[in-house]
Amino acid sequence: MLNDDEAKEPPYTLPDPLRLADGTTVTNARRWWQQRRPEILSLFEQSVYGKTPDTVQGIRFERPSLDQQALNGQATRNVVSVYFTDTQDGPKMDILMYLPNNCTRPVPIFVGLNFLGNHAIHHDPGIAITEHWVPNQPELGIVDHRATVASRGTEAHRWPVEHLLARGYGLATMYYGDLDPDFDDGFQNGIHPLFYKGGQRKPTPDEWGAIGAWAWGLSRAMDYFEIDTDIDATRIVVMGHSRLGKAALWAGAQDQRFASVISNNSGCGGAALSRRHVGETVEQINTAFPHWFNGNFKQYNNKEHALPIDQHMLITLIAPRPVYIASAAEDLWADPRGEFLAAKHADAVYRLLGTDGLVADPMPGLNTPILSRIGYHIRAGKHDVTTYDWERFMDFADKHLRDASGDAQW
Ligand code: GTR
Repeated sequence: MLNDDEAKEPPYTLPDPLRLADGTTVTNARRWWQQRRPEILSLFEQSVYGKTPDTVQGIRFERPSLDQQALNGQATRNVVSVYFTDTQDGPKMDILMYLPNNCTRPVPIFVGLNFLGNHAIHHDPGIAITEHWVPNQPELGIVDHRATVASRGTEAHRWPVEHLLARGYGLATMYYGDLDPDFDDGFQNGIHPLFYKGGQRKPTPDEWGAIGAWAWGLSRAMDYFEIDTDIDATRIVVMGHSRLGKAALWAGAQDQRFASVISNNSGCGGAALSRRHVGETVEQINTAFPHWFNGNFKQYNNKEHALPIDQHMLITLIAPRPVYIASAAEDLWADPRGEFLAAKHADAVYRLLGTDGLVADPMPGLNTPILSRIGYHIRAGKHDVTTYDWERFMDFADKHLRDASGDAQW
């Protein structure tokens, strides 16, 4: 049952991001980087998302298609396949990229995972239809877990590609099912088995779940961006919606190569504080999606107060890089106020590191974006990613990545 009643929210005390496990207060940046940040990262690995294995050997990139005149000449469409083993039939992830044609390269890009396959993000007939398992949705052209031509463009409303190109950004996206199909199969498919050690059959309770695998895929895309001279690898913004917003935050927390992180309606296990017990709870998420987090996270069902972290500390792992948290007013399941408060409680770490934090108190009203180093908005409407959201994400990136770069050409 959804608790959307603030009055029923239990009193809680958040762990202090600036207090070490031994009780010492962190008062300078050196202590943050050397002691507290690694401590918080390891607590998230241990108790929430699980530890990500060291990168697998044998990864390689192949470029199966390139069209320099895509979308009526507005973009270069490029697909790169990332093979995770040295065999051609092993698991692989396809990165679909659109780069704007009428601007100087290298370009900054947004990267995000998608829910239904790359072919669903745009009607462009040049995008190959995913051959991987997709959740059944006959009304969207997905039957027997296979996507058909009818599913082309069915998520296009969430990916305003032409807007991004017009504002000088490229877009890279991958289907999250290329990394781990989103159902609980005991971690037999997807990439987890590639990392099992002698006789292992599933991750140990402190090892990664599906969110960890999705975040890992974002970092493998980052590996590719670093070698593509058309892409500015110092200006990559990782963005995700909902469960993929959780993955974007976890990717940005672990991998400091991402210049900026955007969470859209990520809710429980994403940007929302767990201790508030408003909207989705830890027990509800662990029950509905036992494969998302690690085994240890189940110990905190109905015991959020015992967690050694809360989600504001996930945001502190991104500091001092610009991070944007977006909520939607009708998305009570994701607890918009809990998302705002997590952003607010990350503020002290940003300030310790010498930037502003979230310059908003109290919580802003509807459609009033805050573009400080921790950015935030709550827009009217439902759980979704809209063009309004994307325009704000680009405003935020313009401010923090373009102005900071001094690149007048943009
Ligand atoms: C819901 C889940 C949320 C959110 C959402 C989504 O069912 O409870 O945490 O992740 O799915 O990903 O759309």
